[in-house]
Amino acid sequence: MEGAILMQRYELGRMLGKGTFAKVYHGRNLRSGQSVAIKVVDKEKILRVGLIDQIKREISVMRLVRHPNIVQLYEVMASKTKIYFAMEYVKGGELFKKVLKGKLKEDVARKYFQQLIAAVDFCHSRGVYHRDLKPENLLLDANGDLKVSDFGLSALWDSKRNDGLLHTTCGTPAYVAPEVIHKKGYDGPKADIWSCGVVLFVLLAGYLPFHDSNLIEMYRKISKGDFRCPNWFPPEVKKLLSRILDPNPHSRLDIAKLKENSWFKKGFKQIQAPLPPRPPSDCDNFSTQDVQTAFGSTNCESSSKKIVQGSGSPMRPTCLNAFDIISLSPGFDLSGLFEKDMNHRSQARFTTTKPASTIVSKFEEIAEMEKFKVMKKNGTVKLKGDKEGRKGQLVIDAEIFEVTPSFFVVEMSKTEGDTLEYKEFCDHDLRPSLKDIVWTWQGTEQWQQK
Ligand code: ISQ
Repeated sequence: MEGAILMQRYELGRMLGKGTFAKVYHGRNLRSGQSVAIKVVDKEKILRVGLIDQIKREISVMRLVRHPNIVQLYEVMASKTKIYFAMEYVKGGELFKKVLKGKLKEDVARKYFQQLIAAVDFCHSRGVYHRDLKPENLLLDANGDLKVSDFGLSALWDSKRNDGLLHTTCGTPAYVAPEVIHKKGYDGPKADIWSCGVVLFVLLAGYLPFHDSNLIEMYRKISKGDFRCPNWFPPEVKKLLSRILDPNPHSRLDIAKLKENSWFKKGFKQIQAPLPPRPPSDCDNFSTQDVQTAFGSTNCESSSKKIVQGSGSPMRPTCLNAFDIISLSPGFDLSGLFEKDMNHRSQARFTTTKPASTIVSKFEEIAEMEKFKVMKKNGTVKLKGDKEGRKGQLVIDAEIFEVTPSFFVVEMSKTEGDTLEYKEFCDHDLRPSLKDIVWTWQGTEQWQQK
């Protein structure tokens, strides 16, 4: 692989890590020279184990998630047999390599734990759960800040590696909550906080809280929450860990309560590190032909539920990146959701954590204020202007997609009327009025740049 050129965009370098489904390489963006990490996943293997739906959903969320303590997913590309994830490159290596050299000082361990919780909390608020927090997912950047990798892509990994004292997850559930081991229906947030508790213990102790050479005995210890803190642990930490490593998920501490804990709070800043850089937007050297060649068929169903079923328009992206490619791939479809060329199609898109009913009410409120009629014609929320514009009345369609139960994407496009009037309406009326519910907004800035 070393020296190989990927999609005329990245040069592949040395291998950074390896799992059953995926390998991660260092990569260099040929245009910008920026370092990236490229995860290469075998498409066949994913199809075989039936992970597609979960991965499609997770990718769609990860594309939109930006947090200083989460490895950013820049783009996804695909060939006939492989999927390539271009991600933020994190230079400092695995956090646990540091622990292998010796346990960490209390303040240092607290800082990493706070950054881990900040990342986990952020994703939970968007309905994304890691489910597989473990040493190899915790990286350190050049400034010594923690970055969680594979948030939302955890299904791609398994833990078949055994290269050191703390990588004893090889076939063992060292970081996994008891209810996950017992395959009971489990609560994502509570399972993740258990794993964070195990991480905190390891950072401070230099060894695992639940460990036994006999796997059955290890399961028993986890199920009973049977662990002992070394006597050098500060009493507040001992108390905190007993509340996190509680085998009963119902009584286990949740993140809201953890954030009130005085040991945890010391020096805690919500945003602890600068946001990762945005990837260069240079996706214009892809063509529809590349995608057709890679995948052949374009016929498939979207994994994201369209809340308000509309007639929609066939997707024909002109600027293709992985999401388009996946959209056009038989097994990996996100059609209608991402990466349409919003300049040419007069589209804008926003994400929100508010439910569909709130989104619709908001449109109704705006319509009343701005003298638009609201119609739910053909299952699409339509806003029709009262005034005659340069090219007749303005008609805007809004389609709402549920990506996860608490994460929605709303796509708006002009179906009738003058484009300039539409863009002005979007910028001056729609966007400011939606600001209470919008989490991220895409579209109108690009119009301004043109
Ligand atoms: C980013 N940088 C270095 C290594 C990585 C391993 C897995 C995922 C992302 C990464």
